[in-house]
Parts: sequence; C-alpha cells; structure tokens
Amino acid sequence: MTTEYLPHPLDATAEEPALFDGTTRLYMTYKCPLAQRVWITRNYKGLQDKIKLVPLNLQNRPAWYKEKVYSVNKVPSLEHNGKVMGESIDLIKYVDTNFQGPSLLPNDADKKKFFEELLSHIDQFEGLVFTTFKGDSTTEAGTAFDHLEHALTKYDGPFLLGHEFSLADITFIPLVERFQINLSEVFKYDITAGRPKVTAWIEAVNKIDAYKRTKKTDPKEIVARYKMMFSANK
Ligand SMILES: N[C@@H](CCC(=O)N[C@@H](CS)C(=O)NCC(=O)O)C(=O)O
Repeated sequence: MTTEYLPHPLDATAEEPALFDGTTRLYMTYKCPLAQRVWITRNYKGLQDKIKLVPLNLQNRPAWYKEKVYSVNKVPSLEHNGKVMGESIDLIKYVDTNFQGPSLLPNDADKKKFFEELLSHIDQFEGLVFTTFKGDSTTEAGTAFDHLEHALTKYDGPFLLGHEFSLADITFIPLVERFQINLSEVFKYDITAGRPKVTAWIEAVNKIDAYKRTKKTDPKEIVARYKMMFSANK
C-alpha cells in the first residue's frame, strides 16, 4: 500500500479552506489520541479520498477554526454535508454508519451492547491511569489494565469484540499506546506482564495497517506531555 501524503498542520497564518464546498474534512492533529480514533476509522474504511485530513497546529490555531468551523475549538471535528460535528466517539460511529467501506461494528446485539458498556467505562479507565500518573503507585493503572484483560476474555479475541477489529479497539488503542509508553518509561511498569490477552490484543492491533499509519507518538514527547499535565499535582 502506498504511503499517504500527510499535509503540514495549519497555523494562525494559514488561509481557511473553501469551507462548505462539499468537501468532507476531518479537522485533527496528528498527535491527539481522540482525533486518532477518527483517523483510524477513516483509514480502515478506505476513505482516504473521501475524507480529507486537515491537521491544525493547536498551539497556534487559525482563528477561522473557532469562528467558522467548530466553535468548541477542539479537535477532532468533521465537516460533512454542510454541517460540522465533534466528539470522537460520536464521530467514529457516524463515519462507520454514514460512509462506505467495511463495517466496524459487528451485527450482533450482544456485541453492540458490550461495546456501549466498554464506552461507559472509558473515563474510569483513563481516570485510574491518571491517578497513577499523578502519584507514585502503579496500583491504579494495574487495576485499569486488569479490567482491560478481563474485557478481552468476553469473546474469543484477539480483539475486544472477537475476531474482527472494531470501533471498540479504535476507542482504546490510542490511549493505551500512550499509557504504555509513559508507564514503561517513567514508572518502569510493563502493562503486558502477566496479561496475555492485553499482549495479544496489542500485537493484533499493531498488525492493522489503518492503525499503523496513525502511529505518530514520540516517547519523549509523550513523557513530557504527561509530566506537564500532572507535575502540578505531585
Ligand atoms: N471529548 C472530545 C475531546 C476533544 C479534545 O479535548 N481534544 C483536544 C486535543 S486531544 C483539543 O482539541 N484540545 C484543545 C483545547 O482544549 O483547546 C472528544 O472526544 O473528541
């Protein structure tokens, strides 16, 4: 598969695109885990020609983004059919339902219900890991990854909803990618040790090309970012 050209992020000096001209645009940053969810979804469904990436420089973002595109002024957002929508979870569901390409949710009521259950636990999962990041103990992060290990026993893996890669994996992997780095680098904690299902899941997800193309994490940047976010609490 050919490598997609990734446009340079737009900063405050950048001219606005021809907004609402019928082009579908994903406003994002290459480093945001939430935007990454939508980016993976777009890639997996083969929508590279249908959904144009518009990366922004969040540190120096163009004023037109808040004024004319998305007043919430966060990424990701999606411009489609004359409207702009936000919220990564809503967007992955929207892209999966409203665009062509392989479906990313199984046609199985139990699995759909389990997906919603997983979504309802995402804040708790993140909160537990952040509690570790704020302190010195890895107990809480350990609990979060034990929950993930348990969730992966529900179906016959390697993915969260069974044999098929789905929106459930897309929801978690961008966070896990970053948590794994910080836990390993700063806390010398290996999330895969003693967790065979998590190990197999990470391996399986890392074979998905649509995901691999979005992996832009630099360990040094991740560590610095969490340090900045949480050092005030230490
Ligand atoms: N709940 C939103 C959160 C989006 C969000 O917080 N995005 C961050 C980047 S990862 C952002 O745009 N931050 C800029 C800001 O808060 O000014 C989602 O899931 O899409």
